[in-house]
Amino acid sequence: MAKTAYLSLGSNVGEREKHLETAVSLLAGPRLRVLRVSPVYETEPRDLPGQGMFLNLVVEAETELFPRQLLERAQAVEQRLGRVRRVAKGPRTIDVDILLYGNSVVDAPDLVIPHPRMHERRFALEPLAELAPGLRHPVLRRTVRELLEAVRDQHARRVAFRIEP
Ligand code: PH2
Ligand code: MG
Ligand code: MG
Repeated sequence: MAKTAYLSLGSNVGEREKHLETAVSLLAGPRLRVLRVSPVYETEPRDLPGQGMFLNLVVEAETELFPRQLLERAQAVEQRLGRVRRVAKGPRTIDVDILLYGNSVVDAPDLVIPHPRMHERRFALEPLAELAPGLRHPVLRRTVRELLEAVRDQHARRVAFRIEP
């Protein structure tokens, strides 16, 4: 059975727009169709300040991949884009995170869905709200719109650049 999944993409190194564009096109493939791509937001770095501004977006995908297969696809895209893990939460050419996978809840050492920090991050919630404002977080039982209200103080600015599915 196909599921609808939401993925958060972020880049703050080099040609950020190009990295996002390449990542979206590489995500699509066997058993994964990109349905919609949110507008792009320029966002202040969270968790680890002092690094460059991010460009962030959210992808809505229809997929027959299981959660762990989806994670593998995401990691393959990161590797194709030459991501090197230097510091946790530090600068990256591309980061691809699974936010939601249908209404599923996964809690394993290597994979947690919904993404454990999505509800505290405007850079994830703002683009997600453009696609699915009424979607309910399967654990917190709040809609994306409601979650977004609580993080409005964080900086995020919509940019003109758009990416097509
Ligand atoms: N990703 C992080 C840590 N901080 N900040 C912004 N604005 N955007 C991100 O994608 C981001 C972050 C860890 O993955
Ligand atoms: Mg991340
Ligand atoms: Mg990640």
